[in-house]
Amino acid sequence: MSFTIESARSIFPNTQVTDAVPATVESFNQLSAEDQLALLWFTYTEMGVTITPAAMQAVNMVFAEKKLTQIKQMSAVEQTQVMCDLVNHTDTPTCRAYSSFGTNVKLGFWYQLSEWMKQGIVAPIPEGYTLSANASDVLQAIRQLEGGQQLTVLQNIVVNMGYAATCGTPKLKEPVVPPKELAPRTKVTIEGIENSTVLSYMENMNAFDFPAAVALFAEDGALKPPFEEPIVGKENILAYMREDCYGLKLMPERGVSESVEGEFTQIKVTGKVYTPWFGDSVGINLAWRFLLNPQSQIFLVAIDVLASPKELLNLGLVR
Ligand code: 45D
Repeated sequence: MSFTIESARSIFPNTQVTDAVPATVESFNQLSAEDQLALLWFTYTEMGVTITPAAMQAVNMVFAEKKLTQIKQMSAVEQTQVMCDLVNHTDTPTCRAYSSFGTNVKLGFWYQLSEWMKQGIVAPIPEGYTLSANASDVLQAIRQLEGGQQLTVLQNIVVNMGYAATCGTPKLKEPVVPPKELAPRTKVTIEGIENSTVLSYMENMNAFDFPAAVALFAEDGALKPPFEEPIVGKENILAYMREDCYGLKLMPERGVSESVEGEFTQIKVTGKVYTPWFGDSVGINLAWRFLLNPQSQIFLVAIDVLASPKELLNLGLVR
């Protein structure tokens, strides 16, 4: 028997992935647009951690700038309308443009708006806005999540705003930008793991050397980000990494490796990832589940947000 991407997804089936994140996002989506915006604003401002402004330098905001300038010049009522349209997934030019942005551009877009809201340039959430009872419940649920899961909820919600026709808005190709500087290389050690493909993956990702990271994949290999479908093929993986992975800090801690059928190897690693948006203040607890082919190339790496910190220690193989 040989693996398919689909069958590879179920290696290490006892990994406890968070369901609090999709559940929270789901109940959030039931709220009115006004409630959604206000609740997000409260979450964002009371989270106790702030965005590192330097993170914006890693984001190519070229495409979003035109829309941002337009919004800046609108009346307060129009600005509020644009923000409501974004959460309502309305079919407008701005919502379509927004949907074509990559994750970090979307986050950067809202970061810019949040700064302008603080400065009084963009319409703020009305002072004394009272959340509906349902929205208060969702806010309470978000407060109870651990920090990394709160960030993941915010990121998920921001990524899904805007209007995408059912067949999906094609992603804009990033304009050619000079390659970003490589970070200094650091050696990674993972308790229990000697495998050089896995170690190189972590080292190259941390150095932002994405071509080298992609070279570790099989031709038809895939990368599955949390809450997304697998990205298949080297070219697609490289485009994804250039857009979404710059500035990430991977801190794998421990792992387990074993041979499986057809001379494949499965390796599970747990640890943390730090996003450039919040620097070292919030770590997200993760598992990387690798399936390596007989040539030791990555056939699939699936990345998942763990249900709780105690999952960092769960490497057990249950079959
Ligand atoms: O007015 O090995 C609101 C991969 C609305 C790659 C707003 C990975 C109201 C391979 C929106 C609130 C990437 C998969 C304003 C590893 C309002 C790999 C503004 C994993 C103004 C490890 C809100 C990486 C704002 C992971 C500005 C899991 C919100 C990375 C900003 C996870 C929110 C990164 C931000 C996460 C959230 C980043 C900046 C979860 C960032 C979250």
